[in-house]
Amino acid sequence: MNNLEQTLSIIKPDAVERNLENEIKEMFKNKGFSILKQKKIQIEKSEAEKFYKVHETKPFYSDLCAYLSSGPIVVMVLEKDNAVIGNRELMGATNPIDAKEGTIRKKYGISIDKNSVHGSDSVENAKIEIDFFFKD
Ligand code: IDP
Ligand code: MG
Repeated sequence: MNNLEQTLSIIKPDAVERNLENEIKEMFKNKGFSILKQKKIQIEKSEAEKFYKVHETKPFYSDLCAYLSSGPIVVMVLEKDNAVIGNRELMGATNPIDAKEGTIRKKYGISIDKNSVHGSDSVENAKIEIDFFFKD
């Protein structure tokens, strides 16, 4: 059954800095994702704090927000059937050490914090995150 979804993907500063933008986009396209919208931006720490608000009680919250705002990122709206779970599968586990062969984080992730990509974790959060970056 068709279940076309959109999800938010971010190529994080560690990957943009290493010029992996095009290689990572190729991995999405090879898996059948369409990139509907994209922009390269740098955000303020205060914006990262809003974006990652669900993690505000975690010990790594401040470092995480400092990191996401430390350099240019590429934010994208990806679309395909079951895009949310499909993107999570293609990204791989949060810690690159645990990520499976063939995933973005296995291939490019450096560490649990510099893990190269973000992806929405539910259809509901995908809508919120897409609005966060692309609401006109
Ligand atoms: P996810 O990115 O796979 O969805 P989340 O648990 O939502 O993982 O965490 C958001 C981000 O916070 C992760 O991508 C990672 O960069 C960072 N992070 C998660 N857990 C840790 C940790 O234990 N130490 C440092 N950073 C972490
Ligand atoms: Mg998450």
